[in-house]
Amino acid sequence: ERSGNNFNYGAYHSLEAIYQEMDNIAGDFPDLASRVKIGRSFENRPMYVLKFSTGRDCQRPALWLNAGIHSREWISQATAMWTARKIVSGYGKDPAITSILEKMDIFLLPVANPDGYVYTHTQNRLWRKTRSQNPGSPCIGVDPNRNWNASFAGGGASGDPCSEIYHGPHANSEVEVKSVVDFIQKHGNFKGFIDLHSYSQLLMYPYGYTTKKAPDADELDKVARRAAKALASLSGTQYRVGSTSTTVYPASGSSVDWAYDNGIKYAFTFELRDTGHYGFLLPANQIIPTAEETWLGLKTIMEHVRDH
Ligand code: ING
Ligand code: ZN
Repeated sequence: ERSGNNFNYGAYHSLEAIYQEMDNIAGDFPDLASRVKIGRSFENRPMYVLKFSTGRDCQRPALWLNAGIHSREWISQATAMWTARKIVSGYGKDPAITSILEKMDIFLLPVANPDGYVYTHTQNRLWRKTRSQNPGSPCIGVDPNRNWNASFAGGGASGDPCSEIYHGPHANSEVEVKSVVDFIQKHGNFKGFIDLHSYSQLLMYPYGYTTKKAPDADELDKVARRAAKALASLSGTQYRVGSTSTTVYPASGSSVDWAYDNGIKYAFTFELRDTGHYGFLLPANQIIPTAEETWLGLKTIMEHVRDH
């Protein structure tokens, strides 16, 4: 491992520091991890994913781990980075990580909304949306978790550009969303999609756009309950489990509903710590405890994807 690595996983970081650490991880573990540019943001920042793969020859089934789609949910980006380090440290040592990576590739996008993330550091800590311009409106940004092509502009989204849940002018209008959609479709072999948000301590599966039961709801509910139990086993953090629409609120155009409707059966949303005491402003001393318990939930889901 390279010396002089001083990225503190128990602190929140700038976009620049996160991108540098992604490069360091790829440089330290060249046979396991690579940093892949999947596009650029509205304000022209690169979008980077870490690809974890031990498959030399073939296009393996894959899992997409998405974080930071809402910029103010800082525990999401931080948990993603800790998870990246956990994966590279565990491969070849931890039997679960090793066996998962013998069967499938993991693509981790720690900052799905880079412009928003920079804005939360420089202007407004509670910014949620992208930073795209809305022609004819003084208001900026689209909710990137209402912009996917899954019952787009349906219930639980707004047509008002000034709303926090503005769905945008059309599906995939946000280049940050379109870049992920294009990458996943071109790849063609994703089996899982997990989106990390905060806060509320929930583990949810489709649908958000309807209260109807998804065809695989029984299986997804079982997996999610096992994952929540594993998560709680570390220090007792309790998660509620259910479909998005029946657990939080109806919401159309979400990433996980798009994934599910496009054949990616194992589609889950985590709402990480806490339940509202600190809310989006979760103190940095909770990053590592959150990431460690979340890993137990993620691992449970990944093992299920591996075996199905
Ligand atoms: N919550 C999610 C949101 O986008 C959600 C809830 C999850 C909606 C999955 C749709 C699908 O509103 C937060 N905190 O952003
Ligand atoms: Zn969110």
